[in-house]
Amino acid sequence: MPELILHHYASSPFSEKIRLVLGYKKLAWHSVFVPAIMPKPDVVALTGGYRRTPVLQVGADIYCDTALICDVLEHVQPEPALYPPPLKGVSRIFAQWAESSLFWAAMAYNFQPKGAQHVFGGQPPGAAQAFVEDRKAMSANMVRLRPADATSAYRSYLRRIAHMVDEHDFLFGLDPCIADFAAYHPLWYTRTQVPPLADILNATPSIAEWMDRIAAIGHGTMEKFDGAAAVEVARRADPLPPAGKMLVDSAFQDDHGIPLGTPVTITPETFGTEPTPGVLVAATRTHYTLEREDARVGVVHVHFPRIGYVLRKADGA
Ligand SMILES: N[C@@H](CCC(=O)N[C@@H](CS)C(=O)NCC(=O)O)C(=O)O
Repeated sequence: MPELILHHYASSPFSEKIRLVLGYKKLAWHSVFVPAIMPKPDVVALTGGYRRTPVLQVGADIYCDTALICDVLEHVQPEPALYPPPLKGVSRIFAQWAESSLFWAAMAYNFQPKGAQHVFGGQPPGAAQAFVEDRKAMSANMVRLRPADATSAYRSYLRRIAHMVDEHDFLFGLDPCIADFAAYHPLWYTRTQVPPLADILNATPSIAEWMDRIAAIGHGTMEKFDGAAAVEVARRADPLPPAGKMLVDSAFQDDHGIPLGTPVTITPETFGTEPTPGVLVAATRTHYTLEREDARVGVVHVHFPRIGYVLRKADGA
């Protein structure tokens, strides 16, 4: 079993998704806590630019974005499945909705003044301001919902989810799949991080029961690990050779007219648009891989999903 190192922080919803998937698959993992705002020297040493949370590290291979991390975990431990064959299409499409429309409605609801006051209440002076400025810079190119509109959307989305879990224990049947983990984490944030606003969940009791079932899955077997030690793991390891890859597809798919071996950048489409530079060494139907080298980590491979990311030649073309 490969040594899985998750770079995350406790209050991060997308990290909670991965912690639960690790639990669902009964995996053992190393936990590195990272800062919630910049600077993040160890994370950026590993990724070369990408700063969002979480990131999964396996030796000198760095996997960005929870959609890709779930593909890796499915490969490492196929059972129980995140993408059961009859639900393969619908569960991924549902997850994408949950992590865009639902996630941003929930977060705009969570961070209305009453919620923000609760989140930052116990923190040192300046912490709230630093967080707000960090997230403002990350979302500079996004339209943010106003609290009242977010509340309306969140209420409607919760009713729709309730219609599903009124029917069976999990969204699409008797067992959880990727859709459950993706829809759960924005609601988890409301329930656990902003309890003064959690009464929005009361109108749909079947959601509370579904959430209890997911929470009971747990986080697998976790061991604390240090950020600098993780950087050292990367420095000592070589990126995985093609035969040992955690992402099975390998055929080159060229949608951009960019040959392998080209210096490129990869940038999230929205939210946290720090580019990651490197040499394109794989571009399959599902993901890109960049090779990069620096003094702290040596040679690493940084992997991104295709969906949600912009691939450009390093010269901007
Ligand atoms: N599509 C990304 C979204 C990740 C994301 O937005 N994570 C939030 C934390 S839950 C984040 O990066 N916030 C800023 C940060 O942690 O630096 C994924 O699935 O991993």
